[in-house]
Amino acid sequence: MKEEYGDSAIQVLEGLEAVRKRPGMYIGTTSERGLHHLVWEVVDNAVDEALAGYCDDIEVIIEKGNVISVRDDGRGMPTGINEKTGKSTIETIFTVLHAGGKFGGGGYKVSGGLHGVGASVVNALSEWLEVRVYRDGNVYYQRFENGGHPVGDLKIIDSCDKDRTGTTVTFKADPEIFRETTVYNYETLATRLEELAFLNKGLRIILQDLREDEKKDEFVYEGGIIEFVKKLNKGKKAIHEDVVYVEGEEDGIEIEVAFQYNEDYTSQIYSFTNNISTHEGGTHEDGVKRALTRIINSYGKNAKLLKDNDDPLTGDDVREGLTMIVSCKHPDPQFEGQTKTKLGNAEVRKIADEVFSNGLERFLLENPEESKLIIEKSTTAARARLAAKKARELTRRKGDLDVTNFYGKLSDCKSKDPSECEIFLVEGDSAGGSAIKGRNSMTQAILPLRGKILNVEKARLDRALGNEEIRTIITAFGTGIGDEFDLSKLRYNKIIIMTDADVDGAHIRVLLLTLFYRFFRPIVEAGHVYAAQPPLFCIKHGQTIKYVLDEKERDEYLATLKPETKRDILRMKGLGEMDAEELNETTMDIEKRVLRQITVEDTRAADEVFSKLMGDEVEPRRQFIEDNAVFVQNLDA
Ligand code: 28F
Repeated sequence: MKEEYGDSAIQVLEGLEAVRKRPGMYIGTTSERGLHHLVWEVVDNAVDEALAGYCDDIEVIIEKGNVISVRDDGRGMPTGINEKTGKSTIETIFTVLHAGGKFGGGGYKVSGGLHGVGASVVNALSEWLEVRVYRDGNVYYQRFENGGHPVGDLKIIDSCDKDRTGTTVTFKADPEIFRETTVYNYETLATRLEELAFLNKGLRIILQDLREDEKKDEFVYEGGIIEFVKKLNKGKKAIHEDVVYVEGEEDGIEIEVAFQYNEDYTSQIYSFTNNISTHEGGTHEDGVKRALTRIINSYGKNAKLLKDNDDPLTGDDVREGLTMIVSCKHPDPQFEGQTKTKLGNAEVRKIADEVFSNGLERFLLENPEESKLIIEKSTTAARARLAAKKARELTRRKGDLDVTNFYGKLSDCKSKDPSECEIFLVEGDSAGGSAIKGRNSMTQAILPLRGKILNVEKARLDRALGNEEIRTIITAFGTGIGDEFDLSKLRYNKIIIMTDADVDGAHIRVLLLTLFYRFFRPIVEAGHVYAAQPPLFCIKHGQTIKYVLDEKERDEYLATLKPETKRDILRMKGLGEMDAEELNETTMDIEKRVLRQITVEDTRAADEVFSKLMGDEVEPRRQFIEDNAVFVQNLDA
């Protein structure tokens, strides 16, 4: 017995040590993302208790000092003693890796990939952690410190209502591990907790922030993923009234699908397995998509809405304007892909296909008007796709010369090695002219943008291709567009947006970011897109002209001048106010300039702003302008 206890104690120490030595192995990173992963581990255990049918309420509290407390009203963790180790089951679950219920059989556990590493990992990475279990009229308690070491055994510290049951886990992430930050982001927590409420209909999840400005949100959705689709379609025009809901189960594998078409040209399809967001898709999503394309085509033909000799509608055609949630519950999910967020179980594809095609067929047959609208939308999409194919011919490079001659706009660089080349998208001809003069012609290409870029927010690809500025950009990039897009053909390592620091410049920048978000997202994701930072101020004193980036640099520079030095400080409005030399010196020269790398988040936010400002719905626009009017400082008169 003794040596056995010894062994398990060593196993415990080695386990916790292993986690602290290489936390990334267990939670991905120790950045802000990894910090929030601790919360997901604990919350997942509470949600598992809900999936098992014993928990209706989960509460997550961010306490002062960024301590997290998660409470559920499930059965309460077992409070017995593990006869093998002589330790409480609770101590075993929190100190032995993978000792939780995760790796037991039965039920749909959140597991696989980074998920389901269990409570012991959270404990190992916490400065301290406390467990309180409410059951049998007692409050059981155990505390762990310094990376998971128990301080004392599980003990009863209080009594409680005899019919109260549940588990509360409170912990403080270890700043020794999470050196970047131990501050939780309320929105990050709220977004994922809301998602969990959508995915588990009827489960109520409360989030509370007790740090500086107190905040509280409550998420409960009796309609589950139907309400998820409604939220995603808010502010968009739906083309059929009700969200369509299909569910089914085969061999213990549950498939749930909710969808609604809107008038947009993009599709928003999100899939989940056991509440894990399968960003990379997988067999559940593939099965549903395959069924959608097949059934829309067969129904369209039978209802004489599609001509027999027409090409069949493609997957892209039938998914245009589609908002859809696919949720799969699987007893033994296999996660694959780069970030372990792709469902790999082969048997799911057929089950998802069968469940969804039965449900979709029934919906289409029972709702002929809606079906007609959906088919019409898909056929319009097909026509636009074919038109785009033709228009795209215009953007194909027939050899380097024609881009310059044919458009006469792109002043290309001499080097043909993409890794050293960069292209400046410059607002206006005057700045374009200065940029061409001031550039390093070996590695810097200049594309002056004369007109306003088309607002592609509400445009299909064929319409975007109808805009000459956009065609020029596509040709200059060399990647092609739409389903021909090939990132490896990108001709520049950096794409630099260079616009005036005024409202027009900001408008052109948002138009470009929306174009990139809609049609060139992989280029943004690969980090090729930047915004130039032209100087905001020009300080003249004596013979000296000094350009500075922003208020901060301005004040720092002014502080270096003798107080009596005479100086008017100019607020730069346009790139055109600088000659070629100055433009190069301040904004283009790779030794001196400051570039801001554009992230997908930037473009998504731009797109969201765009949808609100340029979309059809008035309410979101009014709300946005009202919310943001306070930030407007120097609106041009
Ligand atoms: C705030 C986080 O962790 N809740 C939990 C339970 C309930 C049971 C359980 C958990 C060990 C190996 C079974 C109770 N009664 N919230 C939580 N609630 N774990 S974690 O059992 C884990 C055992 O497998 C539980 C009967 N069966 C299970």
